[in-house]
Amino acid sequence: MKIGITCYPTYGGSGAVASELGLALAGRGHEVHFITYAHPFRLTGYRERVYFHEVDTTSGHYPLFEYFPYTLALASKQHEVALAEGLDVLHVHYAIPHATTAVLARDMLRGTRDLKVVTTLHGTDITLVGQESSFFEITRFSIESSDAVTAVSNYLRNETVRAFGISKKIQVIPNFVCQSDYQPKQPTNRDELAPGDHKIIAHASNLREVKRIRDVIRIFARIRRAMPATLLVIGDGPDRSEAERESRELGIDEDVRFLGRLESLAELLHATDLFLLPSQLESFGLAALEAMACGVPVVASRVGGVPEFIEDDVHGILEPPGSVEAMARRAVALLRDPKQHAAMSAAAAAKAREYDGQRIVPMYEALYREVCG
Ligand code: GMT
Repeated sequence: MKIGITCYPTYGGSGAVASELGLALAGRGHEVHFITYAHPFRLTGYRERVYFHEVDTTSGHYPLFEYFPYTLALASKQHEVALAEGLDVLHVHYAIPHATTAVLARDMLRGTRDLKVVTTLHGTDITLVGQESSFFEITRFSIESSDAVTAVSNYLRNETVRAFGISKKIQVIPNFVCQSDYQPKQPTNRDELAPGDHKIIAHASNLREVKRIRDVIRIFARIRRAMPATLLVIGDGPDRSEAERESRELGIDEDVRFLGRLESLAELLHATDLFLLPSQLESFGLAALEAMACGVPVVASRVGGVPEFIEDDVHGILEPPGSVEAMARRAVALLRDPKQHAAMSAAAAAKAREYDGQRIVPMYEALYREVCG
């Protein structure tokens, strides 16, 4: 099949899922066309059957426009690529504005080409941004107008139905990991990351408010008081400077390493003893699944879709958001108990194998076949 994919190309779970999906689909013989304003961050080098079409954001800046109409430029590009490449499906990730522009592009093609729009809901497009009054109706309309809709967890499907009163069927297709990249017990570069006697704790996100990055620092500070440890903060975002300040104020900044944005987490996860994800909300929590695939137990908030793949005390530790003390206390106990740590690590890796791309990607293929009749 010929599949167009639109996603946010910068760092973030939805872009990561969309890119990994595109690569997996190309590996399975499909032709994949990414349509967005920049090269998606996980697409590196040449890959057979993978193409990138950049939305032009440089021309069309007329003085009358105070704001450049990116959504129109995107819809035009989606229409142009669908026509030129003969796309069967346009699969968009994150409803705003991607589902809206895809529906517009599809309707512009009516009578010329039967393009089908598949929308995958990821998280704040439903739980936050989509529910703002200026976006609510257009988000609902775009979801209802898609030919098929998926959500990354049962939680997100239920929340979409509750918040938007959606009548359309929403299929849950969970996020996945590529087991060839994310595997337990790989050689590590531990020595470059932390002193030999340190436990390595990691957190990866786009460092936004919803991630509760200050809780990450506070949990780590308590672990640090109990044992030698280094925290790796992977990613960047608006709350980074606040987190840096917090670690200075708590006197642990020497053991907190802000590594910025990285293309892949696998290498660092192989060296990690514990992964922290104490978010306010996660519709899924892909970074936690990636950590588990590398055999790293996760300390996370019991929110959204997280309990759908982490059973407390089996694959990781779950506590309500904001429970810094409880998360830290249980993290320390786990790190001090090598037997329990090994058991949780093995259980986490086994659980992540249920979310292998080889098992999940065919669900998308089946959906594409279904919508295309
Ligand atoms: O909704 C967002 O915050 C953006 C999105 C992203 O691009 O990072 O994250 C969401 O999608 C991920 C991939 O499906 C999920 O793993 C994240 O849990 C989800 N984020 C939230 O729900 C906060």
